[in-house]
Amino acid sequence: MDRILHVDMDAFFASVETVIDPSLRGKPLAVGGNDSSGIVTTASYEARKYGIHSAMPMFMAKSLCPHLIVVPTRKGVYGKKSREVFGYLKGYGYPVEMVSIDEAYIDLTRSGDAVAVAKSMQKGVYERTSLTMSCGLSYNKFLAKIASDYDKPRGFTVIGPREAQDLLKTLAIRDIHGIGKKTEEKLLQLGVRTGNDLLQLERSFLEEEFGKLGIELYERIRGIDRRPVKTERKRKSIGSEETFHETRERAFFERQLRNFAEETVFHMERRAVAAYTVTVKMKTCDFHIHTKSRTFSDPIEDVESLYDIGVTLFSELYRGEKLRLLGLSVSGLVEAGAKQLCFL
Ligand code: TTP
Ligand code: MG
Repeated sequence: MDRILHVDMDAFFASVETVIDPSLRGKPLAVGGNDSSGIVTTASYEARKYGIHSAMPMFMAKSLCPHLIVVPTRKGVYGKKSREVFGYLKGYGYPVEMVSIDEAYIDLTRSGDAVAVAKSMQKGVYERTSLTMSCGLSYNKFLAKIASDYDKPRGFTVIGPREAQDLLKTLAIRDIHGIGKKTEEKLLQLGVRTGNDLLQLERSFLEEEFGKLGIELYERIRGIDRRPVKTERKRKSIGSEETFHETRERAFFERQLRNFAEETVFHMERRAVAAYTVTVKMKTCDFHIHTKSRTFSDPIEDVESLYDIGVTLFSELYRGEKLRLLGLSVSGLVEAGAKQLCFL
């Protein structure tokens, strides 16, 4: 049986600020924008007791806790700490898949004693960085992620096959990773509130209603998840492409490139990576594929730069013929600096 560990740093940005300024320790602290339209990026566990959470408007956080300390989000610092933590964890030599700036899956299947290795990792991170991390250990990614969230902060939760069955039954639908707002609403309309309700639905029904996601839900709620831990080496590029009806309309190509750039940067942010190389790919009507790449000395990480480079490369490649496919991808991936997710 596989042994998959999911690690997630506790209140990451807030904890990093506390390490830098120890006078903040034990105090209700929010990291985020401090002006009238500011938003909480993350809150310390002391602040969470007041009901403060990520994505909450800062004025609301302050009204819930008038003595809240607000620290503005900074560039560079969190990425540096992240590299320290995950560099140390990678040093163990097991496959590590970064999921975001403070979160990773580690495949401990070959470790012999996964619990002992995971405990040593948790302790080692604290000793080296004074940062706390929650660990979830199970036999697949889905359950490992549930486990790390189970007892935050400083959690250490193991979910074996027997515990999994009971736990999955009582799970609230919204806590199932991969279920977004829309799917949640649809499930609630169908009267599905808990894992147990979901267990009652037939595979074919779920597939009809939700397509591929439906099959995923059917499997996950039975504790089945075959996704492997993918290290950087296994996923060397990120990008998107689309086949369309043959055209030579330039404005259309540029719109496509913008969509691709947005999508690509979204995935890069999720994995907390930046990229040295950008590639544009096109397929002509006679099915010939042409590509053009360029490598830069500073890694690319934002939509505007990626889009601009994409358009430039495309102009250099394109000779006015009709195309049936266009693609944009990045490679030469490195861990990003202070990667900012979603709303920063
Ligand atoms: P999370 O792991 O979601 O949150 P957290 O580490 O602050 O707290 P928890 O103990 O519950 O894990 O996110 C990691 C960091 O990423 C977080 O400290 C701030 C940042 N972040 C964003 O920049 N944008 C976001 O939308 C979220 C949710 C987090
Ligand atoms: Mg975290």
